Amino acid sequence: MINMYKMSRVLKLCMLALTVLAFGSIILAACARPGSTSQAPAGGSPPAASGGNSGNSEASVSMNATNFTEKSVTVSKGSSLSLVNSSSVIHIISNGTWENGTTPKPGAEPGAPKVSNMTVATGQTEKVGPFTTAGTFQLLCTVHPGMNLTVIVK
Ligand SMILES: [Cu+2]
Repeated sequence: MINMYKMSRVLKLCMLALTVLAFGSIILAACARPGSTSQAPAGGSPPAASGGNSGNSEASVSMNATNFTEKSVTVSKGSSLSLVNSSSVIHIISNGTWENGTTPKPGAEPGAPKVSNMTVATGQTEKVGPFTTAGTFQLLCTVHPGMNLTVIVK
């Protein structure tokens, strides 16, 4: 009888400890979140964060590990386009497009700013342009099949 009583006390203590641990980690996780979203400030410059290019004439497009985060972007004539590599993978950008997502078709349209194997390293931003001619221009990443960007210049 005494042993049973002791056992149940030990069990209860264990349960209590587990509960405290569980709640503790939930609270920790909840607290850690707001901080972890703002890892960027370490570098110093807080550029157009999420709301991006509202009002600004300079357009920008982000790149994840395998693609541009947008299929197309509109750039005002005479301005440049920022390519933001927010992934941990290098991208190498050139004029051209992946046909059918599998075959790279290099080449710059008339009036396109020349882009030839422009490396955008991890966490870096590189500018393409200025785009001085109105029209539609294609950029591709030579590393990632299907990684195309259409630039519309107005
Ligand atoms: Cu790429």
